[in-house]
Amino acid sequence: MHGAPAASARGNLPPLELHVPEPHSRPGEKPDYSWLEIPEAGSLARPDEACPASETWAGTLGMVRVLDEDNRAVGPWDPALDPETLRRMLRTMALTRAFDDRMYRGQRQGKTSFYMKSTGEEAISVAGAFALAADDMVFPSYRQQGILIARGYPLEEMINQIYSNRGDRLKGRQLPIMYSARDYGFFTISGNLATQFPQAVGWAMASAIKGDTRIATSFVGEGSSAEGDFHAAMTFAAVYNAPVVLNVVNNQWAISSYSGFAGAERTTFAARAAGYGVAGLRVDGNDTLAVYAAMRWAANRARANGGPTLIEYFTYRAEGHSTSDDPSAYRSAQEREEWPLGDPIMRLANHLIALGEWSEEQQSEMDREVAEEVRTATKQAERNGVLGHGFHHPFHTMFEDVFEELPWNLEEQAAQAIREREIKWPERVGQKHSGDKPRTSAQGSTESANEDGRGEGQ
Ligand SMILES: Cc1ncc(C[n+]2csc(CCOP(=O)(O)OP(=O)(O)O)c2C)c(N)n1
Ligand SMILES: [Mg+2]
Repeated sequence: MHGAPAASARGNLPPLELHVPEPHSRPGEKPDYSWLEIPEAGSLARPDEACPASETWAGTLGMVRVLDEDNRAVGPWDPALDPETLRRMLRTMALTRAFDDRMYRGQRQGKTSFYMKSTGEEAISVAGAFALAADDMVFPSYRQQGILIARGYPLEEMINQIYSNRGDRLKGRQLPIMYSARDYGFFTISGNLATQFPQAVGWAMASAIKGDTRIATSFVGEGSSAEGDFHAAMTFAAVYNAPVVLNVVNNQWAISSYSGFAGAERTTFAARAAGYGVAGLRVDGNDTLAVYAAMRWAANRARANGGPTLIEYFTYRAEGHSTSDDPSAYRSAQEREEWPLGDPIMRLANHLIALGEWSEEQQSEMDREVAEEVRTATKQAERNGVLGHGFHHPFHTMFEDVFEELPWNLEEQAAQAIREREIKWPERVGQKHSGDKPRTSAQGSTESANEDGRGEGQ
């Protein structure tokens, strides 16, 4: 018989140990960024878009960076965009931030139950959207609101969804911010992390099977890259050379759990590309030009049947995970201020100023304008109600639209739920519910709508 030697035969070997990752700093401590190596802007070579995947692998330990210390665009990755495009990107990023700020306040005022900001990560979604074709299919996570905004989706529709009001196209069935916009190539956001990765690969494979020219792209957080779905997606993408760009947004944190728990201490997220045999890029996620250049490189490659690319965007989640989170409980408050890659909006603005194409006055004016744009959209959406005003979709719609014909068990559940509501709120029985029609700008103010609209209630 053979097998493992008896314990006694192993002599005095040290006991086995596990390593449990610890973040670089905790609340009250001074952040330590000594571990972070930031390559010079312009120092990384730009391989040909049609190169063998293996030619990209050395770069996955480096970083695509274009904007240098003096706010100039340097090196082979400079996408050489015209100032007008740069200003449009800047404005879209500022609009995204203004939208986040207002919706965050709305949550604190009780107008919605939940919100998630993308502060500090605006370049990734906005420059990414600018680099894609308008009809490329996006499978986002919950932090790519910038893509919807860049694609011109109406802010008012986004707010209707966030308020779960009667204008909400999703009829209040999704958690606030989990948008779905088929006509904007924006796949339904799912709360189940990383499911969008294999879905994007499947969509991309279908696009190729149909002989289409559209590619797919998907985004996950670095924490979510520890999910099995990430690896299934990578395998399928590699095996079938699917026309897809797979993005990992490495913002250092997954709620309170730091990136080390997803493997960041061992190698970069981009370096995983080599293990699957696909192209990989690692990008300064706070450098709008670098993000644009990398996404364009990968999109061109995919569209030319060059296959998938895994892109890691190195960035920092400047705010809490969501309105349900308090980051001061688990990370140093100074981390944000001292983050060495700066703020994406300021970096692009400073670049435009350095080019002589922008000024601080124009920046302030733009900030005022985007805040006003968000304010107007918010007021419009509020005519359709906010959380708790009762202007939501009729209760019974909860059971509709999944099956062509409601199965008997759901029919029973619906009847029971409606009966329970009648017992709980007898005064509302027979009242006209408020969810019939969204209000248009021509109809009354929020105040008058509140009075006559209260029907099914909460
Ligand atoms: C399968 C699954 N596991 C856990 C959660 C709970 N959860 C929601 S967000 C989140 C953190 C995700 O972090 P990351 O992927 O880094 O994305 P980020 O929030 O930083 O953008 C967790 C654990 C979930 N929604 N789904
Ligand atoms: Mg994260």
